[in-house]
Amino acid sequence: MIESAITKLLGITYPVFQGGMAWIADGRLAAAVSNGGGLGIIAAGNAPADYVRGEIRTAKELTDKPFGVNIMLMSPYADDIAALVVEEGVAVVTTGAGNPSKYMAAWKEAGIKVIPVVASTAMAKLMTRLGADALIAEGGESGGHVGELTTIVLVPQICDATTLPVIAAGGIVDGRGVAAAFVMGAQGVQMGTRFLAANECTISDTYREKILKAGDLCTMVTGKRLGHPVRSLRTPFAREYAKHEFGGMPDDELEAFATGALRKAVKDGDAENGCFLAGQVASRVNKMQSAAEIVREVIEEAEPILKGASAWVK
Ligand code: TUI
Repeated sequence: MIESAITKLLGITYPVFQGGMAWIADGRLAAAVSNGGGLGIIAAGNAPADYVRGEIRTAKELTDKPFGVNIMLMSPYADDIAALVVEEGVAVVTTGAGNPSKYMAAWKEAGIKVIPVVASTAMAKLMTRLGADALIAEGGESGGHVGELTTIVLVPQICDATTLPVIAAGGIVDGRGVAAAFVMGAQGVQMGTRFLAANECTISDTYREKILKAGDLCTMVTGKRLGHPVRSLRTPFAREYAKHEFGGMPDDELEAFATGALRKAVKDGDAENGCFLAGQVASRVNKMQSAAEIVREVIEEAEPILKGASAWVK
């Protein structure tokens, strides 16, 4: 058992969050993670409120445990989802890809636990001042939209910049990563890529196979030129995008080129035109398991490492 400020804050058994992966993290996956003792999180991504409401209702049917909703702040529906989580009495909100300041007062008033992803110490300080309950420090090893700093650089700095508990994310896939995160001062972890191999994760077979087969140099970052760097598997789509990005394709054409690519990966399994978001740890995701097994396994691996860490000190 690893108890921390995060397990106490949220009333969960294990300090393990499942990342809010757009198009992927639905009510079924979130409920499975929460039933396994972690915190499952439904991704709103770019979806409209009605879709997200449906996923929240599904999760409520499948679990009595707390679960979260991740609001991707670049979404055109962010305002709607921000109101929806209050209406539906969601226990936890995490945010990503932007600054959630304008929603904080309403969420706090509704008793929602608010846990933003912060990509800098300035943002950590602002969120602390505005009443966030905890912070997620997500390093650039992660899949999807990435910040500048790596997890090992970001986590200690965020811990020093806030009085709130910090959840480390980016590059964490097993108990060694969990232990390292706690040693750096985090009180919880978030994993995304590892849950792509959860039995309850309904991605296309192509996506799952690509993750299970991925090698160590399998991901790349594209989209820096437009200000939205995104880490994905090195596929024909990603290479083609990079070619256009450096080849001078106008911004609007580049945006249009990428539109719908995530759905093509997740739903259609389109190996040519899909954008397969994944973290650098994809190479270490090698087996299918239930979400509950994943949560328990990483904690059971971390426990002896953390206990044994004192052996270094003479
Ligand atoms: O948000 C993520 N990961 C994501 S979002 C996403 S959907 C998407 N699709 C295409 C282009 C862009 C996004 C896929 N993966 N992770 C959390 C995260 N948040 N990473 C970095 C940030 C972040 C960045 C800037 C958080 C705050 C921030 O603040 C900026 C500001 O306004 O101060």
